[in-house]
Amino acid sequence: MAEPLIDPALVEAHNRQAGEALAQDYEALSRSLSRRGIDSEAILARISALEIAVPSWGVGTGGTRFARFPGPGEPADIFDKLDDCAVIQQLGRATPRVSLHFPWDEVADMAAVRARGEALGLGFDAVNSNTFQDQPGQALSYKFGSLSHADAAVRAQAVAHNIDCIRKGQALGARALTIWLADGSNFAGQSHLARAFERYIASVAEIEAALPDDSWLLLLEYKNFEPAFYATVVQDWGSCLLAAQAVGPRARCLVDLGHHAPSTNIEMIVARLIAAGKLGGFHLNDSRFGDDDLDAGSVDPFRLFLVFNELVDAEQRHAWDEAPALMLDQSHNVTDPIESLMLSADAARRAHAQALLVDREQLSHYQAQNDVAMAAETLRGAFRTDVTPLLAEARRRAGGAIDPVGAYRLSGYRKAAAARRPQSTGSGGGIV
Ligand code: LRH
Ligand code: MN
Repeated sequence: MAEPLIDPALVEAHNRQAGEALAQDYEALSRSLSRRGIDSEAILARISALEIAVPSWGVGTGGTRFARFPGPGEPADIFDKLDDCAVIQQLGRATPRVSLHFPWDEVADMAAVRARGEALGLGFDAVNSNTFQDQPGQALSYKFGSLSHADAAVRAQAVAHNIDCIRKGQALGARALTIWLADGSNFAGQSHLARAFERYIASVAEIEAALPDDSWLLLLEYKNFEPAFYATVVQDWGSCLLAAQAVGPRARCLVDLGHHAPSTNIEMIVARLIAAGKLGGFHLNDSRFGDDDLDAGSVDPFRLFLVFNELVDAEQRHAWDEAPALMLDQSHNVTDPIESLMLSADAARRAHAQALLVDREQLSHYQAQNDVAMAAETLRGAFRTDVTPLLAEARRRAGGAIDPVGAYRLSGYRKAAAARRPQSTGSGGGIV
């Protein structure tokens, strides 16, 4: 039994207060769904099974290159971060695993991290390497790249770091390594575009060869720009797909929603990566301009819905051997990270629930008839459905809070954390 950090009696009292209203709302939604031939209990079972990993780096206040304004009770180390992730899971019941980032979460005794996670009822999802910053005492700099660097010694250093991350992941019971590569150039001519990509693929192949067994995956994350502002070695889904195909079956593509030019049709990319058998996972967030790392569903919830629509459709077509991993990857600069992560996990489940309401038989019929209006309306109708009672009922039945943010604020957890944790100082730059 996981150690609850929020008093369970408080959650029960909170749920008792909100329980009657929820029961009425759930009943009403169930009736309207059954008029559409949809069994709300079946939908509830599906959304209750949808699990989203939380990023360890997301529970600290984020910042931009201009400044970071830390909030009260910032987590000081991985153990504080696990506590905060446990609160998100206790109240939201959608995020049973944490994704760690090395060396940000580096400690000597990884077994102690695993044990603490298990005591809190948390598992560990994909681990993340970091060759986009130089660490104190690091022999060779990543200023001009890492896995694609022109110097073989720098590439070897970066490969060794990634293999070290795999070893730490094994100690945690993780089964995937995410590699996001900042490598790129700021000026035309600065690097050889083809050779840099070849070097990257050769380095990733070395890392792939170090994977412990076939249950492990490499998740290759692409990004259209930043920190490089002329060319990024893995800048788009095409480059990422070419690399994953070149490296082998255990290499898959990771779609960070914020890593595309503003008007990109991301659900189309998702459909293509599924068709190629290379969709490995997501970093969910939202954005308007660049890699804004805003809360998932907070800018364009229809776009998030359209991504989940492709996933539900693919699942129904048995289009993959393994469902893609879902993780949040956000930077919480002005909100309490715990609240943002609970609301973002809810936004992901909301998009999933709405996508499950799409009448795909009817949709295929309208598509076959080129009945454009009704085909589009079939999707929009599902998106317009307020599934809030379904999401709250799923939490209540799983022992969570009907209103996670309400229960969290009632608990005084943040105030108590601020009292026992060292006050964190603000700084310029860096997302954590
Ligand atoms: C790069 C990225 C990557 C992480 C980092 C924290 O923008 O999305 O996934 O390593 O954010
Ligand atoms: Mn990411």
